[in-house]
Amino acid sequence: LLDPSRFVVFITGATSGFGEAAARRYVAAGGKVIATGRRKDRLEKLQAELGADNCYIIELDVQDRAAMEKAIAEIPAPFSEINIVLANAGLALGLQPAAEAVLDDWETMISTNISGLVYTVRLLLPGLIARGGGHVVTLGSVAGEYAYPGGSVYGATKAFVKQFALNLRSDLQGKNVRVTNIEPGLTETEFSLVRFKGDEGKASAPYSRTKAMNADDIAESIFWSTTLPAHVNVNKIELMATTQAIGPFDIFRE
Ligand code: NDP
Ligand code: 8X3
Repeated sequence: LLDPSRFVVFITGATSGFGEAAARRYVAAGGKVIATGRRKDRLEKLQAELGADNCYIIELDVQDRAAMEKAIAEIPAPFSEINIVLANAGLALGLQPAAEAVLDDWETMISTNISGLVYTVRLLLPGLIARGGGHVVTLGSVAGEYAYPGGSVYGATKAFVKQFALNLRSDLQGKNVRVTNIEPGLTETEFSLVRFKGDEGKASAPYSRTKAMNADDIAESIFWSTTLPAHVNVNKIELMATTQAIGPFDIFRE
């Protein structure tokens, strides 16, 4: 297994959910993290918890390419020796049928889940290669594998993540950079609160009277995939709560 105390992990979306749980997991194993996200107060709290020697924070919107370029260029040593990129920042907005969906929501999902992802990977990949190798972990979703009503653009952005991760593997042949796409199903984080724009009633409904996965479950899978011996690449991990299954095809009848 690889030695986690040598890990320097750049995380997008470390203010909540999977990204925050992963930051804790890597630091608990002796690694260092660069925790990024838009909510500065959350980043400062995380840094106070994990310690400034282990956690460098950057207030960053992944949709802002120029800010990403500047922030990444300014990361000080030893945090600049990044060997794992956790491209996790993302969101769903709305669950309306396509003809009723809000176009601004679609644009935000595309600019965050697709543009933000490709900026992150493209800006950090040359450094990984130059330092002799590393690992890119992306956050796809079961929504990128299966369709569901109202999934429209969110699911399509996650299908992009899946194919981007596979294509990265092709381009990275011989470069010693691994790529893993994590594809979770129902997991209780702030994801639903964001999807339903702060409506706590709607946000809690998906998790009611069932047992969803939690952020630590996903962080553990992320962590595991990066600790495997260097000659092993996990292409993808699809996870569902035991309580979640795939439904039948939906047939309309007169
Ligand atoms: P959370 O809402 O709990 O966390 C999302 C994180 O993304 C936050 O830290 C948020 O930080 C960050 N983020 C969102 N937009 C931006 C932005 N423009 N710039 C920088 N950071 C941003 O959700 P999860 O932890 O559940 O989601 C993490 C990833 O996992 C997402 O890509 C999501 O699509 C995916 N996923 C989630 C599943 C679930 O059921 N929970 C299942 C499958 C996949 P901030 O707002 O501070 O910027
Ligand atoms: C999040 C899981 O099923 O809400 O990607 O789309 S789902």
